[in-house]
Amino acid sequence: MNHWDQFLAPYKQAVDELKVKLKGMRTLFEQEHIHSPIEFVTGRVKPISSILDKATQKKIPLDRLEAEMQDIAGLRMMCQFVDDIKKVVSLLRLRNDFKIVEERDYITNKKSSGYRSYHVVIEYPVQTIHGEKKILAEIQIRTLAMNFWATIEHSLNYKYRGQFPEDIKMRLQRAAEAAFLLDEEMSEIREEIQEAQAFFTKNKEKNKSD
Ligand code: 0O2
Repeated sequence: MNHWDQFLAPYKQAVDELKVKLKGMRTLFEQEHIHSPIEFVTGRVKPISSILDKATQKKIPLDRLEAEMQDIAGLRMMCQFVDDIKKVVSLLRLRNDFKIVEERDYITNKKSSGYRSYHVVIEYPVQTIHGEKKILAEIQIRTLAMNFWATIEHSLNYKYRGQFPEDIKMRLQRAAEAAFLLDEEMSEIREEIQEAQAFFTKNKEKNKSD
């Protein structure tokens, strides 16, 4: 096993376990026929090249990665509505299988890029063959619209390496506002949407049992 494999192993284990746990929360809502504030969950271990880039950019010495890079293990929880984000955060605060060490609200305080999301940094205990190891992981909670914007902006970032031409920067900021407006509009008709979704789920279940 090389040094990186060894270093990343607990992060990989944490992402695998947390994906099961956070997806499991959605299943519990479904079983009780309650609207789930969680639409879907993804997770990844940061690629080595991104770890190295971020370490250089933030001047983090490699022997301080464990303590200072909070998103080597990253989870994303997508929600249909902005209000669902608060619910998800409350659910995370109730759990006793990890400890929340930091919260960053980039929804109330959006970033200058236009980025919106709620970040929760947790300390997660991984059980290894050498005993327990606590690692940091970042859970990003955002709406589908915020996720759409962030995904597009992130891929453009690869092309421009953070140095967007002025017109693209402006368009991205306008697109971020449009995504937020979409979230606000959807919140206004939230009840209508949920009634339709409940009707659809009931019909699907009825068709299955026929
Ligand atoms: P990747 O590829 O997603 O892993 P910062 O000081 O803002 O650079 P910090 O202090 O590490 O970041 O933490 P923060 O603010 O919680 O942001 C870390 C992650 O949030 C980023 O990880 C992105 O996933 C996401 N993020 C933050 N700002 C933006 C943004 O303007 N656009 C998009 N698309 N995502 C953002 P990485 O390491 O950048 O990348």
